[in-house]
Amino acid sequence: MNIEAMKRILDKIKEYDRIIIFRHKRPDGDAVGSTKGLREILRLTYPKKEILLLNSDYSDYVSFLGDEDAPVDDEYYATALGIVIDTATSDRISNPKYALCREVVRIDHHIDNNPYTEISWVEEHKSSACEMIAEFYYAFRDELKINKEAATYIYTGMVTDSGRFRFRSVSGDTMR
Ligand SMILES: [Mn+2]
Repeated sequence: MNIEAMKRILDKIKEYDRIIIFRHKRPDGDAVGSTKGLREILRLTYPKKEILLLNSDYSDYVSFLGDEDAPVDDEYYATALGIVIDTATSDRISNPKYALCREVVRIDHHIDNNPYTEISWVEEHKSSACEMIAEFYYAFRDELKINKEAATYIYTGMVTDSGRFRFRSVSGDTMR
């Protein structure tokens, strides 16, 4: 748990009316689950903010999790906060237009060799980015809202990235 980094990211989320969420190319259950899970939590909590998930590719085998958002004009990015999840290096980001965002923050469980954002919350021992989104929700559960849809997205990534809770990175916290 890195409550300071989490708080900085929550403060940035509060500061912006427009938030765009990104993930890595050729997404897996964790990339799609964490980004859609966070989008749902933020839409429920802040109905007046615009929260979009804008990526350039998709993977058929995670299509059961539903569609992402339709492309927008480039100007749209300029006033947005970008949140990149589950992506270790900037060249792995699915949508290169992330760079047009006014500010970009990163949430990830991959080793931070080459930080590409000023604000980041990286915990490489976590079994999934979805576990981090769940932890983010729990840390601020007095302010944030969640529903079954968001929980289902988050659970999908926790199951798939942890090899059904078998990998070493799984802890008691993962289960809780
Ligand atoms: Mn992952």
